[in-house]
Amino acid sequence: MATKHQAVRVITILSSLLLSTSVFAELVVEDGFVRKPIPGRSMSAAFMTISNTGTEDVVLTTAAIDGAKNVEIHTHSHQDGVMRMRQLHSLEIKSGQAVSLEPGGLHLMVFGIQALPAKPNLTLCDEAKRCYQFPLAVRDLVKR
Ligand SMILES: [Cu+2]
Repeated sequence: MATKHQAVRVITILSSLLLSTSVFAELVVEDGFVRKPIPGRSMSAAFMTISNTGTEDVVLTTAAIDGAKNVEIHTHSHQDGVMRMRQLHSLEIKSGQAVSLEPGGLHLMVFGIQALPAKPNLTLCDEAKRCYQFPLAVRDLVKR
């Protein structure tokens, strides 16, 4: 009786592992990096391409990066010839599509950086509170 019970538990654990694997496979982050802040500053930005390889649209609502206090999703918009940053509270990535976060456009604004690990983890969470983790590279502000 006890062994039968254990077998059922193992199957349950296995199937939940399989489920979480398929959820994690929905988003792919490529060329992801966070810029080192200017010396003496604690604010910076992160850029990447996020692809949705799943069959469901994903609406990202929050982001976090290891070594930083707070991360916001930002976009740029031109207003009367001036570039302004605006916080987005959701970023939709439709099934089969990719969204680029790049200088001058969409970006992750990174606040309260103390010390960045060599490969800080980026955590993106959607409106259903499913979270996806990706390692980021760290790049110097000025490329030579
Ligand atoms: Cu910004």
